[in-house]
Amino acid sequence: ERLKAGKAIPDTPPPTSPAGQHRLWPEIDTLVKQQVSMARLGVGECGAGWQLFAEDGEMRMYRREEEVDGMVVDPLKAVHTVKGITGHELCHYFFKPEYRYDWETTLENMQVLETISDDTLLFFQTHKRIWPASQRDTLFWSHMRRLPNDQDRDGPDIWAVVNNSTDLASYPPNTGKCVRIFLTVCLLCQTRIDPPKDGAPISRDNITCKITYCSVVNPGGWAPASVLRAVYKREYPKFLKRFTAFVTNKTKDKPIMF
Ligand code: 18C
Repeated sequence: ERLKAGKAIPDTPPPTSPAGQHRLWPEIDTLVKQQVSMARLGVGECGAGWQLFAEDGEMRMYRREEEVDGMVVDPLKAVHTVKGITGHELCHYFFKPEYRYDWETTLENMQVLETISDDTLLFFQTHKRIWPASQRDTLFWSHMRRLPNDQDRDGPDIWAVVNNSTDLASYPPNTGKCVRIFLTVCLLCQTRIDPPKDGAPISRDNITCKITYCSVVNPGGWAPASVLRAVYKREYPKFLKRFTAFVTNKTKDKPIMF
């Protein structure tokens, strides 16, 4: 720090995230920005071909049928609105490893391979096997970020978590019993507050969270398209309902985390 007119001023502005020095940082920062701006677009705004494939209450799930080398890699975009929880809470429970077994139904085993920083982790997971296909595993970095709310400067910040596959020499893909899945996932959460008219303190009844969940999953090895589409048609709605119910339940008697 230097002294200017008697005041201490830092030599460099603080980094956006403490993960700034890590080898993966340039990729993480670029991809997070890209994923967040894509997730912020409505299905009508991000290209043609989105079809609604699941609907339940406020939840809507859209997919675009896509194949790469005969493998189904359909991008998914889901939107949901949930009362009583904030975007920070949703991202917190999605990101933190200690809660993952409580809501992630596809999980067999999870390991944190590296703590890059408080908001950036490297995960290795094995998933439940779907007979008769081979078992799958995933190796991905996960980054949680607070974003300024530029539409409403007084409103709560927007929160996001981005998960993206990466590789690590000590965990090469497709060497054991598992086939490696490649994924890019973005969870983006925007909180709205409708303050009580009488000036009473804000309670969980006054908050609503708009959730956008986008994913592209490459199954890594061939699997019949019809089976794959049937699996994600069942598993994605199950995930989003179970995960949001978990957060609602976990936070109901806790102070609101804005
Ligand atoms: O985003 C989610 N979870 C995060 C934290 O775990 C993270 C991980 C995502 C992994 C997604 C891939 C998991 C698929 C595993 C195989 C399927 C097991 C089914 C178990 C049935 C009991 O980002 C939430 C993820 C929600 C996942 C929905 C399922 C997506 C299915 C995609 C198909 C994958 C191909 C599997 C090959 C099987 C072929 C018939």
